[in-house]
Amino acid sequence: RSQPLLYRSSFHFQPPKNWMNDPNGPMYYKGFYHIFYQYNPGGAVWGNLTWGHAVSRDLVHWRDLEPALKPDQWYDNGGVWSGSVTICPDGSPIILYTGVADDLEQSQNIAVPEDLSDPFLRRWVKNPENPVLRHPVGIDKEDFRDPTTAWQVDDGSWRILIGAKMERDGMALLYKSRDLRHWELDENVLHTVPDSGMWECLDFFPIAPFGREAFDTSINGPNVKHVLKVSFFDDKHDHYAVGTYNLSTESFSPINPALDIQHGLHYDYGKFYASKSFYDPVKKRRIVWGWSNESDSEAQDIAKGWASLQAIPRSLWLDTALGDNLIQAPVEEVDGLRGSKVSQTYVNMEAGSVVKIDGSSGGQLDIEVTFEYPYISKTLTIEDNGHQNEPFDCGNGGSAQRGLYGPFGLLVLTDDAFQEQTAVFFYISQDTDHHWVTHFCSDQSRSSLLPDLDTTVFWSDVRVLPTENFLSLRVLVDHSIVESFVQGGRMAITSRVYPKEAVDDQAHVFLFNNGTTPIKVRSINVWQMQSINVIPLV
Ligand code: DQQ
Repeated sequence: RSQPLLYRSSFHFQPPKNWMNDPNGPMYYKGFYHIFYQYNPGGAVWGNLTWGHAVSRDLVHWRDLEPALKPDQWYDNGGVWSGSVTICPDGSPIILYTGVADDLEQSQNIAVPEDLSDPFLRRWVKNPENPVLRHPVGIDKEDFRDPTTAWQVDDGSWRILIGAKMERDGMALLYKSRDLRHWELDENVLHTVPDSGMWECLDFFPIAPFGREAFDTSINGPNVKHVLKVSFFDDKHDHYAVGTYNLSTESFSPINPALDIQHGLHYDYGKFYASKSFYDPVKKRRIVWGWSNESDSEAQDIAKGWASLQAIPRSLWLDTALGDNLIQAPVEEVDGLRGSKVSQTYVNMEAGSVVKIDGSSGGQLDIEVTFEYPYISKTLTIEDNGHQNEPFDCGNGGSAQRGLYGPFGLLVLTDDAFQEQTAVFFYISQDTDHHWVTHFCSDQSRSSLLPDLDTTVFWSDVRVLPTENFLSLRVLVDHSIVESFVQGGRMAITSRVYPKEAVDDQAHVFLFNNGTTPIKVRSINVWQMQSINVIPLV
């Protein structure tokens, strides 16, 4: 692989070249999964936004098509921005998207397929009545965007949400319609949070109280829960809350007020933004796509000729044990890319040890590892923790810290001399209230010898139940992307890295324990992953 190709992914979706950002309007139609995406046909930087389009039979192998929507009308000359697809009761899809006019006004617009018999849906026609929605009084013309998939309520009318802000208050504006074409602002906002800044790319969908089976977007009822997801412009994270949608008050209330949208939970604590989900009627599951942008510089992107990946699509379901948390897992089709495998069981990791996993070299891997949760003596004092009452901060030293219980985990994309290493690991520490808290971190600080990279350490808490005497981790490695799914998918961190030495057969996997307590590894499996080759337009 030559330098410009070194960081291209091998089993993630990316167009053949140029800039990509948000996933738009994912759906299933007549045998094909469709993904649209914010795309710049003119280069590897954000601009000229157009809806790129690709189709797949299995969510893994993709055929890239011609752009579905281009900026060619007065109301979208400044860009065809993000939006969603709704499948109408007759089975036909309708796109609702944000157009940006030359004067930067954001409005909502409709497009429908030209030929419903084409399963690729290659051509889309913009509604002559566009724009169908202009910004309401009190909302700035530049703060009104990203319509959700519509859902239908009991009386047959439809709802959508649009992200907005008023002053500094982010909000989910609620609109109603009888025909999906004429929309009226409801007097209630579905949800709002003071001082949270602009809310982008909202997503709102029902979720089953038990099990993995998902619901179509219009399902509601006494046992149904709802997930509200908001992409916070201010912190570039996808926040979510599990709650209930009350149709009579047209409002969303989180099940756990301590985990409302502005507080705790993110889909991902790394690089994963502007996500969008859809209901897959074939396998009755909800799948979410998210944009993983680059951590290199704009100049490097221009030299590469491309920027951004779509993270691996994830199945979503409720973490029943917690009730207020989601589980996310790579769609099962990804397992079909697994090739040769190496495994080890019962590895004892002495304090300060590093163990190479032989036969695990390469830049495209799927790794599963399970650790015994270390036995923690409750009589320890806070000083034993090594942090002398300081709250834990994974950014302060990353994997080079030394505590009682951690850091321990994996080094991936690591050369034999450890010049380059990406560490994904656990660290159990006592907080200032003397509670033991498990953390998971992804440390990019030593991932590359190259300059001009954003190597921020990503981390957060992991919720571990008292009955769980293990810690589990699944990591997908694909040249420049490392996606970690922790504790069965209860939390996730995606990072972007650009090793220059630790590539291909010089890239290895190691287990490490830099803590002062020995750690037991129950098992580790490492699969080589096959490449997919996105088929370009013919
Ligand atoms: N990206 C789109 C907007 C959206 C933002 C423009 C989120 O519609 O709010 O490219 O990344």
